[in-house]
Amino acid sequence: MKKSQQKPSSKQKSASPKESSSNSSPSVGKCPFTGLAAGGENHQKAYGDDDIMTTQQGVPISDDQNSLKMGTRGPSLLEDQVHREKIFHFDHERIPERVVHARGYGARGYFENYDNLSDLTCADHFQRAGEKTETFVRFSTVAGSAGSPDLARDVRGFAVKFYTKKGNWDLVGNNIPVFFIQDGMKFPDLIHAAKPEPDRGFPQAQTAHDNFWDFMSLMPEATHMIMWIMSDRAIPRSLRFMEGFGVHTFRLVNAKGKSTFVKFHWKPKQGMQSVVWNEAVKINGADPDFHRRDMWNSIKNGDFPEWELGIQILTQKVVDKFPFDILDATKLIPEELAPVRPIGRLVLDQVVDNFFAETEQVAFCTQNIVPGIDHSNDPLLQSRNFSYLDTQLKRLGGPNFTHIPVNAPRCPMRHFQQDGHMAMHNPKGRANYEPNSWEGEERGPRESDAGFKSYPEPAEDDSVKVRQRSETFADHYSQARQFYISQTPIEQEHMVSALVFELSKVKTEGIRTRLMANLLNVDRGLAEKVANGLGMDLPEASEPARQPITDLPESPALSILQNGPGSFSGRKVGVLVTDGLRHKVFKALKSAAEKEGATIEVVAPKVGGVIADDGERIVGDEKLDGGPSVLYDAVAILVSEEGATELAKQPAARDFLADAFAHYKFIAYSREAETLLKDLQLDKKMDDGFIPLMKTKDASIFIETCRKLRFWDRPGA
Ligand code: HDD
Repeated sequence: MKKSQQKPSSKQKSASPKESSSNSSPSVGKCPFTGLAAGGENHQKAYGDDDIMTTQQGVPISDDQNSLKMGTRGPSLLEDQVHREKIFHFDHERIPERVVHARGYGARGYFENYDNLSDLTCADHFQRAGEKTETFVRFSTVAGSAGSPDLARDVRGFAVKFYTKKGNWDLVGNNIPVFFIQDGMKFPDLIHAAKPEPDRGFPQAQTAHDNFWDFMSLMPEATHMIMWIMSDRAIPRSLRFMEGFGVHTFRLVNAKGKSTFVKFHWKPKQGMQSVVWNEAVKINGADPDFHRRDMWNSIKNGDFPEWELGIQILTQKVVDKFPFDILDATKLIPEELAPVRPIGRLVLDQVVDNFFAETEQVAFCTQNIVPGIDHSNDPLLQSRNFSYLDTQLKRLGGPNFTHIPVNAPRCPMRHFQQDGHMAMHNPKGRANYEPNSWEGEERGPRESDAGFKSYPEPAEDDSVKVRQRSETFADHYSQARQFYISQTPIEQEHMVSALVFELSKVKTEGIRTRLMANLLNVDRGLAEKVANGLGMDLPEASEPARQPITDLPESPALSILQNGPGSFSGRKVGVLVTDGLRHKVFKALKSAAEKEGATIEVVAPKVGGVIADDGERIVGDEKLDGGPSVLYDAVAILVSEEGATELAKQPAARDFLADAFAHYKFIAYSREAETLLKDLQLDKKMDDGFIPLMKTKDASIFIETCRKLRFWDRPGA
């Protein structure tokens, strides 16, 4: 065979459609000293002519298909530097995955500041209304490895890097405002317990196992967090529809040196929404990349995810009224006690150029703060400050990870740190130490009074070295109860089911019993329901470290359902179609959805699509068994009678409807769909969640109804 026959032609190569890049802004994501874009795009171009493949040394390659051999069937030659370099590089492509938050998804965007906040902070990016600061955000799950599914029941990481003019500020938060533990010393234990059990190496990305609940049952301080992870917060419908929290109390410090304690909140513009557990399990099978795909698609479609940044200002009055310690990360400050003041918005408007270059290499560090923002003494935060810097060294291979474009500040960087692996930025000139007596260019950078100063917090008078937890951290149950009673009955039911599910996977009875003994200190009704679901007797309540406060008021802000968006914007309808569907109604549905800011996806028996009643083709977005209803917020069945009869024979179509019904979704149906509904006996279960879709005007009625997101009144679905 001739060599030319073994290579794909250039025509074949160009057959794949080129995706248009939304990353057009030239200045965004550029590292100031290398000038390279965050994705490394410019770097590639630096090799020379755009079209010619080269080695890493820039040498043009003539054949990328065949290694060098002695004769066509002969032994390979060691001198083949092109082959060697390619395989060598491939062998070293992986870096250690993050020990936690390994699975994540990043995007670029900006933060727009609303007001001059100089009364509270001298942080540069909070001084001028309307000013935009470049940001990079990475969302993540905690326990699963990089390839685990998106809809695991888990906390979601919400890490934001602000490239401010005075350096990088990282707000490394979660979608849950509290944490499992009070002192970072327990973090390795927590993570060991949550990860796959060390002898058997499973379960992956799940907390439903003995080790996790063993640890939980022995750590009463985790009880509040247990309430959150057993709630729907742990299975968000989209990363776009979840809140974010800085968790710890932080300090803002103004130019006069006055300090104010604050908590940071991210509120999603499109409101909160979660899925139900049975749906989450099925999404993980149907589309393990559900969240990242959703993020990618919405940014690509110009439907930019947006959050408002808010602060709770912890005035002395608030602190005095708060019956817990503001340094305890297992407690939140109810919004009813300290309202959240919006101070700016975050818009994610660019996908990354390259997943590895940005999402994988981005290095968040809690100690990355800027003048005007400072740490509090929260022991969890203090421990984090040590851990993050340390982990980046291991993960990114050396101390110069700030030279990677995604981590480099966008403002000038001048210091005397030098050398080390992969050093891209060394001091210029003669001086590399301070003080020095050189002048002019040779002198190098010097300190400034306007630089970062730690808030001079006085130490407590009687402080001595101790390994002790403050007594003010001792109440582990009151806020757990407050969270539970602040949920709607449906949300409470979900929590009960989640606890029953998780504990039913625990094989050791003593662990369940111990956990139930703790739950009794939260709420007897909750404990009784869980015990009933497990088929076990309730034990005696455990002895709390401090008697809980039982009359904390409900906090409606803690419920997802009480804070719905009131809009169907950003959501998706799955339209199940067959040949012969009424095209006019289909068009009306599409335009009603678009008017609302929602989208539709066509689910057809064949991906090539269907022929509508007017002879026009409607192309499918998904083939029926690739587009189950769990991927959509609501469904519509637009079919012909023949089509419905045909669909009734197909398990995927039956599941499509049965699942939509069981997951409380709104279901629009054309008259012709009744055969299918009857076949599933859904005609007898019709409720207000079913919306007839006979005429064009019905389409907008359906979309307006969908603003409630789910039909929770459906009994026993
Ligand atoms: Fe952490 C990663 C959030 C406690 C140690 N953490 C990591 C990430 C997020 C959080 C969002 C992923 C960042 C990214 O996308 O790259 N972590 C939190 C929150 C905590 C918390 C909100 C409690 C309020 N973490 C925590 C403690 C420790 C760590 C107490 C250790 C003492 N976290 C790490 C780490 C990670 C990390 C090992 C792994 C990868 C990384 O840092 O960059 O250093």
